[in-house]
Amino acid sequence: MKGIALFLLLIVTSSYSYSREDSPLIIRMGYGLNEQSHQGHAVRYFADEVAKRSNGKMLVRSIGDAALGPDIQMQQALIRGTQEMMVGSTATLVHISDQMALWDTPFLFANTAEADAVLDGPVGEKVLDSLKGEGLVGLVYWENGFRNLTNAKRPVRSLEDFDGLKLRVMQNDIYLQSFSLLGVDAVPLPFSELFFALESKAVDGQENPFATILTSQFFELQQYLSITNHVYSPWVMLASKGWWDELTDDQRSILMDAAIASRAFQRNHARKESEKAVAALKNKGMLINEFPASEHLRMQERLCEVHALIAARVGEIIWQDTQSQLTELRQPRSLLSFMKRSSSSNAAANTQASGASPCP
Ligand code: TK8
Repeated sequence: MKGIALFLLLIVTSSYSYSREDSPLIIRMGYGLNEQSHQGHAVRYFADEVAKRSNGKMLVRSIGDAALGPDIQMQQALIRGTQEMMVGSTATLVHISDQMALWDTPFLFANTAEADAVLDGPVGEKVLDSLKGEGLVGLVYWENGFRNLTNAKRPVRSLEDFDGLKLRVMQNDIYLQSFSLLGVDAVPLPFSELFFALESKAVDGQENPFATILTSQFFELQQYLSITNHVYSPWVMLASKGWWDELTDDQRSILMDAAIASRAFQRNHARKESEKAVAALKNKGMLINEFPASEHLRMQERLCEVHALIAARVGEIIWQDTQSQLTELRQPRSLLSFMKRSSSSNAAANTQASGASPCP
């Protein structure tokens, strides 16, 4: 009897250790947009890269549509260690890191080449590092894109046209404040509630990049699209710090290399989708209007107060480093050489009215 029990125990323990060694490491990666979005495509690209680079030993499960919860809920799951990875807006991270507020600066970047240079340079790195003490690892930035305004009430062509509109904003106090300064009744909501808020007319409008307006079907509920380009919004790829620290060096470098590869793929893909989206939205019946340069300037002047607040929040060093890098990039020769180096950048498709800030 004892012999049989020992025999069974041996079978059980050996098959246990066998399956543990051979079963792949499963990585749940959540995101908020649907699977057809460029966010969905890029997460699947990342998953393929990780599978290839680890010979199938690491498997990323792509879980879109906020099925693991909206951004803030996923961040908490990463911090607790009950979810491994996510990609989401930097704007929903300001309650965790003050430095993240840098990316909420209205009209900070004049084009995507500037965004790439600052996000992938020392300033972007410093902002990512600020998450480490908070239980999160920031791997790389992806592109959400320049944000544009849609609404169901009227075309917005001037600063005055914002007045009294009820707009959903991201859960971020700087967005709340910026839009309030423009006369908007701003309502913070998670992205996963946005379609229903528009459908039930709880809000008149929202702001997001062209490709999201298309893939999230907002054109069904919003007739007017104003090309405001009021802020460049990055996404950031995050990992749970507790989980990350337990990985082997090899596993960490596989993930980091795949993240860098996915960044190039994602930005390129997002920019192509963004260019196509404008025509597609027109075809769907949206009335699209430009926002005149003179109104851009008035909007920027109105928001200078927000610049000062962000500078204080992120700290003088990060703020000044950002401004000096931008000044440097705006020297004609320097930007040209950066754009030549960065093959994925397409500044022309996303150029704003002006790169220079009117704020003191
Ligand atoms: C998707 C969001 C979205 C963002 C927003 O989860 O909330 O408006 O632009 O992309 O991160």
